[in-house]
Amino acid sequence: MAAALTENGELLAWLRDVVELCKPDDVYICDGSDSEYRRLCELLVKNRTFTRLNEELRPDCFLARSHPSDVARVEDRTYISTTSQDDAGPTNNWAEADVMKLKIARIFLRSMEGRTMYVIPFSMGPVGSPFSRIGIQVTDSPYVVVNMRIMTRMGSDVLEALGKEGSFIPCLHSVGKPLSPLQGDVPWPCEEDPKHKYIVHFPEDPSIWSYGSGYGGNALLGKKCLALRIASAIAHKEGWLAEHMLILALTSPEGKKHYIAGAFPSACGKTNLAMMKPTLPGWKVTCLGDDIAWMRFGADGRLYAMNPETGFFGVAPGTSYESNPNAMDTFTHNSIFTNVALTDEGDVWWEEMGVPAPAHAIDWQGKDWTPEASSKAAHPNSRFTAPAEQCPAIDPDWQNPNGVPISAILFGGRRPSTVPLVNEAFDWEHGVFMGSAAGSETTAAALGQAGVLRRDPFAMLPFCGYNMGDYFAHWLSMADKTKSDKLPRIFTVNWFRKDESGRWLWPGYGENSRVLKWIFERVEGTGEAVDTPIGRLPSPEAIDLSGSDVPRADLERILAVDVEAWTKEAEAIGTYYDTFGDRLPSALRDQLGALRARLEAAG
Ligand code: OXD
Ligand code: MN
Repeated sequence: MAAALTENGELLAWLRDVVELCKPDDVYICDGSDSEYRRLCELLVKNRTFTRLNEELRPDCFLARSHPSDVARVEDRTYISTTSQDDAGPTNNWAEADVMKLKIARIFLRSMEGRTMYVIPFSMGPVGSPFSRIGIQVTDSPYVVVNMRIMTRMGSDVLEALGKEGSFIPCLHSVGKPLSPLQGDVPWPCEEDPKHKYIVHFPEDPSIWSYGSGYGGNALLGKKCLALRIASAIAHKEGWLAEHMLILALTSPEGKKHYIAGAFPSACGKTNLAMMKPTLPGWKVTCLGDDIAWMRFGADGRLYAMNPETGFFGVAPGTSYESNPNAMDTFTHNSIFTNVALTDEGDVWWEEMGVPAPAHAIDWQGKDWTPEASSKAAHPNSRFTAPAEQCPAIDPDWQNPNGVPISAILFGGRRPSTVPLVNEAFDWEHGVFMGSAAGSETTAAALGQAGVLRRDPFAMLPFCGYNMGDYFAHWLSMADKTKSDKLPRIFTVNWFRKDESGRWLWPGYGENSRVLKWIFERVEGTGEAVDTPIGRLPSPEAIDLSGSDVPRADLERILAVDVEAWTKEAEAIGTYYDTFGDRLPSALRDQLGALRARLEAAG
């Protein structure tokens, strides 16, 4: 089978083992070509996984509906499996590596019977770049193959780059639904019992084993599993950073450009910010990535960021010409939609799409839907998968193998109260403290209750592949790698403040350019800031409100420091820090102590 296509001994041996274990009917090595993509899309239409959308309205686009049990990342079924529990740390589900290896092999036994096993060679980062990583995903899901083709660089040139001796990260995936010869297939095969899904990472190998889910980050293994959980553990050893961050370029009316990276938890607006259309005249945002940044120091001492992906896997509901016109113009063709609604014209629709609800549609579960229905037409975690190169705001350097130099790092989340619109760290160590203490209301991107405040350090809570205490120390250690004036400035931002009646106090979206402008000015050394107990904040005059209808009183409110609320926040951070025991770097405890002292002096 594979012998004609690769002479990589390690890969051949692994594929033989996988075939022996999973017993697929057939094996297919993906070449990554356009014709292969089209063939597989046709197969998915035939299998009823895909519905082709109206060719005139949305050419070469497809809709998939998942099984209702398989709609989001399953954090409670996601494991970091190491020899010692200390290496996974208190924020990860841990399983002892040797025990889990035996268990997971049993689970995969015969898992692909009756199915074709697809072999996907993929590169995270440009093929051949020394900073890229090659993965080989084996999957029994053609839906995964076509999504991986959009999200990664995949195909024969990756096998070529791998050569005879190159090493790769094995990523084994099965939907967990073997077929007997007399059984017909279902449109979305998966393991329907959530307790039998397993998303397992062995950072010591490294390798990934994912069983039972065909959805998003559970199944497109280049994304969260490789480029974040496994890559963060590799980056820890090798001295770089693998982060849950967007990368954007901000260009001023004078033509000066700064690159900004931003960590926000899932479904908190990274895609909207990454390709925003500024409302401030003359300012321009171009996009380099909306989810993942791999960052390392360049020879000039600056931190360079590269997006290892090639597509956007964005949350559909809420995406509109108002919130994200560039995304709307990205998925006009060649895109896949999962769990959105289907209109009678054969187009897609979702809540807050900015167009009136259709009088009738088919909802994400395949049922008739009308605007009177009490249920949503699109699942809150429904997604579009779209090629990055189709984004009108894509930055010319988005595929630069060396990345782009980062001037500012943002940490954000959904915080209805307490956390101001924007706040600059006093220095790198204070910025790391801010990142470690970040929190957000939970969203539909993961199964579980939405709308509950949880600490999500660096937006990496579900994605850090090792002990979070060591991760904090790793971030602190970046300051030793360069001169302090070369380090990016660090800011927290919060677009999500509400008043007592639940009214948004800040309009967000393109209006966030007003905040980016201040950040730009801080980096340039021209922006005004006031030292407060929690960091450096703009005075209300320092935020350019020209042409906006934001009431001045609202701006004042979201730039004020509520000492009482922050005293409680500091207490909550202290309680959270206790969960890390002696793996918490003392510098962060000292930062917390300093914050408390400043608050006390102010209160
Ligand atoms: C994503 C997520 O899909 O964070 O990017 O859930
Ligand atoms: Mn994400």
